[in-house]
Amino acid sequence: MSTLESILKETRSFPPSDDFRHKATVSGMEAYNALCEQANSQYLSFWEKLAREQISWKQPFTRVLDDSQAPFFKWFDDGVLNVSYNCLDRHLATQSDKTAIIFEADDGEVSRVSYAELHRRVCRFANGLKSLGVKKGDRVVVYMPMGVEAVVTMQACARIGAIHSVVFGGFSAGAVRDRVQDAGATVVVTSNEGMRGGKSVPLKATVDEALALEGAESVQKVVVHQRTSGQVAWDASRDIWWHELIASQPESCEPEWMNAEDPLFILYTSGSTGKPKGIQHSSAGYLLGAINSFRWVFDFKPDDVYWCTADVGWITGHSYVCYGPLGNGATQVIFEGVPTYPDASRFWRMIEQHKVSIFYTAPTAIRSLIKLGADLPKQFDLSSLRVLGTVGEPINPEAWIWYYETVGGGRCPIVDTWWQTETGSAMIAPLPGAVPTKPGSCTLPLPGIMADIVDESGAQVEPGRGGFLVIKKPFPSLVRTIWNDPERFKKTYFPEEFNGQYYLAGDSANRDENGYFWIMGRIDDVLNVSGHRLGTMEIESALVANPLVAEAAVVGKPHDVKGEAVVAFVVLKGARPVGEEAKKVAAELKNWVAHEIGKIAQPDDIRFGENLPKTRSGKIMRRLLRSIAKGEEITQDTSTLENPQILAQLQQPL
Ligand code: 7RM
Repeated sequence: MSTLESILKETRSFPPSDDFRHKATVSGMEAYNALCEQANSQYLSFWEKLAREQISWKQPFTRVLDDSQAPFFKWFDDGVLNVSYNCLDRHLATQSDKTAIIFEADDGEVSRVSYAELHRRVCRFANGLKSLGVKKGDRVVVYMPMGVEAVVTMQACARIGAIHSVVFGGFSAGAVRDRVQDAGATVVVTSNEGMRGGKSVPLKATVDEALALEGAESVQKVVVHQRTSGQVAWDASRDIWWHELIASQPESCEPEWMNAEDPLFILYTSGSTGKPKGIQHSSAGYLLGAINSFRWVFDFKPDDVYWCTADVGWITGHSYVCYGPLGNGATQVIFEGVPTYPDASRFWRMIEQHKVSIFYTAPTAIRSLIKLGADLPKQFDLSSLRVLGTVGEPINPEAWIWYYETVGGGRCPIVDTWWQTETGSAMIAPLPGAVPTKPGSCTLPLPGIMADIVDESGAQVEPGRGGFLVIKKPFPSLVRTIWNDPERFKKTYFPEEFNGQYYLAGDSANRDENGYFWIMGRIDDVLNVSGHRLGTMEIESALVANPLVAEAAVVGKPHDVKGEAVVAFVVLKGARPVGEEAKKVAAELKNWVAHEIGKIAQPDDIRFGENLPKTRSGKIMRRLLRSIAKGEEITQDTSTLENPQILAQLQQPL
């Protein structure tokens, strides 16, 4: 791939206020630069110091990094620790009564769990799992709604050294079976039902269906938490109620002391091709990434009330619900429901009610809430907020400004955090008391993260030119391997093209003259229009800047003159246009893109839908859009699609 062309221009810059900077843990650019300088000059002692300060070790490590089996790196590998001890026990002496979790159920009911209570619940459930024969190294699949029990289950696994594999509660039976089978799980933990947006989700029934499929024979026990009064089918030889399992279990449980490199969990993530990859994370390195980035990126302070809206089924819910906040002894909100129920002010009402000070959500949620009520936040007292965060995709500058002004009152730094399931923790994000933000940029790497942009020969590209986003040195929270597939791990993430030296993230990006990173899209989303390589996200950003447009996704289709032509799938803020109206709006949008970024990026074809095809985590399924753009039959798997009915709309030419 020759270098990409960057066409996005955004020059606004927002430094932290003096007040914010003065109070921040990393205060001002000099402090940020000093940390980067330490990491650059003394890479291993930089990480060593953090690992000694932030993790409570049963037995301290003597080796920092073992790279003799590269790219299978080992960090702190003769150290001994327990992750759940670090998230719970070590806080008990000083803050056992502090609230760990403020749980708000779908129906609005609120309950609070202190650190002492969470510790008891984790211990009892850990003992329950042990009584079922679960031991160190066994795999436990977790298929639960957002709630205290999901966190208890993950922490209980960590406590006894079992490897959890959380499967998002929106996935189908087939997806559950695939993950059970690949991991060879012996136990599944689920709930009878979940509750989302006033409707029940049949989790146990889906587990039953999954385990009846071929390949799921490894499962011996299914633990069922009773979340609702809904009835479920029961196999008495296999199923056991959570409350019965823990009924006679003691409230303490000696942690299983683990080696730093023992796997903590597997989390499956889809690649561009093939079956999902079981991303395997370590105990100590992963925990350090989660704890330290939480402290830096959110400028966490002990009296903060933190809320991350991500589900525990995704990496964000692992690092920034389960491990980072608890590892830091934070108070956090956990929400069972959806942002639009009972209405689109749910988030704003909850921020007011719980006095949330750090709020972390996804651009897709922000855009949908703008669409459903851009003025709604003004009806609530959001003055408790001090830091806002985003994750999962680039945020377009219009949504950024709205988030900044309308939600944050122009007072709160926005931390746009770029990272991946594979990186385990945030990699590129502003430290909010130091790095000035720019709308749409994830800004600068965290100290110790050697991110860069290179061309296909591995050479650094000049500012403004796009290329491959790589991380040039291993870091503690990086994926260790793909479960059962070390070869795929090597090929995918440490390819020969870069002599196996760089971690290849699979995203394209460019840096501006200040070194700020601008993510352009996944590598396989890159278009080549008449020899110009364009990141799809830049065109999408231009479309979304049009006042009529709520959301847009852009893909390429083969074109015999230009190589590739741009096809845009657009959701308007108003009703989906049809007939002459659709043609008129399409013409207007084509002109708009030509005007905003140049004729080269102008879509040949525009399709309108009421929504875009998305996975349940809100990621646009571009492979489906590529098929539609080419006019192909859809033969791909659509089982992870949230809203299959909109495909028909998008297939209709104007
Ligand atoms: C945390 C998470 C990873 C992919 C990644 C990017 C995209 C994530 C941002 C982003 C632009 C961001 N893990 N991505 N964060 N793109 N700006 N701040 O989402 O494994 O599910 O996805 O998501 O393409 O490679 S993930």
